[in-house]
Amino acid sequence: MKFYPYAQKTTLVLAAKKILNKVVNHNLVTKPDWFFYRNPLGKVPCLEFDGKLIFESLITANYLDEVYPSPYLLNSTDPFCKAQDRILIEMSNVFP
Ligand SMILES: N[C@@H](CCC(=O)N[C@@H](CS)C(=O)NCC(=O)O)C(=O)O
Repeated sequence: MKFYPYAQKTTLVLAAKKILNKVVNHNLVTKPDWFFYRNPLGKVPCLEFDGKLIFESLITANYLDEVYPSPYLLNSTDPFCKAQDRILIEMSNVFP
C-alpha cells in the first residue's frame, strides 16, 4: 500500500478523535468519474460527512476538530501555539 501524506492527515484526526468512519480507496492514476463529483480537484482526502463534502487536508482536519471538540481539541486556543502548530503543518507539506 502506498502512503498518501495528505489523506493520512484526515485519517489521523479521525483516529485521534475516535470517529467511526469508512475509508473508500480508489486509483489515483485513473481516477473514477464519481470522485470528481465529490472533489473537482480530484485529490484525496475528500470527506463525506452527514451528506456534506469537504476536501483539502487542513480544512477537513479543522472541520472535524470543530465538529468533534471532545475528547480534546487539536487546535490550541493560544494564538502563538496555534501559529506554531500551523508552521509544523506547513513544513510537513514541504517534506511529506
Ligand atoms: N492540498 C491538498 C493536496 C492533496 C494531495 O495532493 N493529495 C494527493 C494524495 S496524498 C493526491 O490526491 N494525489 C493525486 C493527484 O494529485 O492527482 C490537500 O492538502 O489535501
